[in-house]
Amino acid sequence: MRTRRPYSLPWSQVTPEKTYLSRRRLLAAAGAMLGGGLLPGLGVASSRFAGAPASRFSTDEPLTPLKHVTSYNNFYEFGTGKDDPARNAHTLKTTPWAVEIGGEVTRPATVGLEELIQPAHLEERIYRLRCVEGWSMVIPWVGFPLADLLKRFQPTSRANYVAFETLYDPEQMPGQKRPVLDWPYREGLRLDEAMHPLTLLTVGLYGNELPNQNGAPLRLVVPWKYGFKSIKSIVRIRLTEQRPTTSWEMANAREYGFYSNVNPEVDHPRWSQARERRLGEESLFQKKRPTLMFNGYGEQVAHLYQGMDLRKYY
Ligand SMILES: Nc1nc2c(c(=O)[nH]1)N[C@H]1C(S)=C(S)[C@@H](COP(=O)(O)O)O[C@H]1N2
Ligand SMILES: [Mo]
Repeated sequence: MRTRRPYSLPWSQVTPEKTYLSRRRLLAAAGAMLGGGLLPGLGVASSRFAGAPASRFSTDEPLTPLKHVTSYNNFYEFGTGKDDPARNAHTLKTTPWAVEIGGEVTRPATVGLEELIQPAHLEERIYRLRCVEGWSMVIPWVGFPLADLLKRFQPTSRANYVAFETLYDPEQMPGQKRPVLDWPYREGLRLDEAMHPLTLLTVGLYGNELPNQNGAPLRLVVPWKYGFKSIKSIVRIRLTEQRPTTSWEMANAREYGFYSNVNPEVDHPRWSQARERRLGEESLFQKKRPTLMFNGYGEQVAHLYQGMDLRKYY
């Protein structure tokens, strides 16, 4: 199996010079947000995470406008319509917030969010994220590598996987009153995927705290996998010996596999994965973009799957 693939992004696209340009675009976008009145009374300087340094892992593609990022969402705990989360997620109470870290770790603990976030570790990462339904976005996230957190709690030698859970509280998350999924929402990664430097625990976007509809106060972003792996509003992280079952596998194992790597050559039974629609480009540039293997992160992650049949392990 080849490790260098023609479809992967060259490193030249993730250089610091390029992220500097991204940074400038970000500031312009923040200015536009102010102009649009989306953050009344909040200057860029007072945006909570505006100072987070740019990451060398950022893409330099144009950012998806904030209004699309916050109004076209999948967050079934607040309804299955794309505009439901923006309308309904205000009932989620994100302070105080605690995360339980347990299972195969030397130092299990329940930790308050403020203690979990180490400000010096925060970075701004501009990532593509592609939903299995065929749309994609480019978002300036703020977060820190999941690996930093896992190392803090010291996985044991028996840890092979990481299992994540979203909050379960039907009063705050009214969508959980209906059996749309087997709540709470559950996701999982292999330990090497979880430790990969691209795997980001995310607390903000566009320089500010995550809006509730995007998974406040803490979510995962795994840019080479379909969007549903990027679990929102996390309250539990468990290291496990056995592979955990995910909510989407439980709902429909034929359609959703554990790996769910972005792969234009393996179609979902209901949606082609060959092309994608970039949110915000609907009007003049309606042309769909080709979807890239591993969402364009192949150079960084293909080695994780060497020798695996990606049709079988979808
Ligand atoms: N808890 C939870 N996390 C979730 C989901 C969800 O329904 N519940 N939807 C997933 C799906 S299908 C996608 S595409 C992304 C969407 O993230 P965004 O709304 O911030 O773009 O969140 C993922 N994380
Ligand atoms: Mo999705």
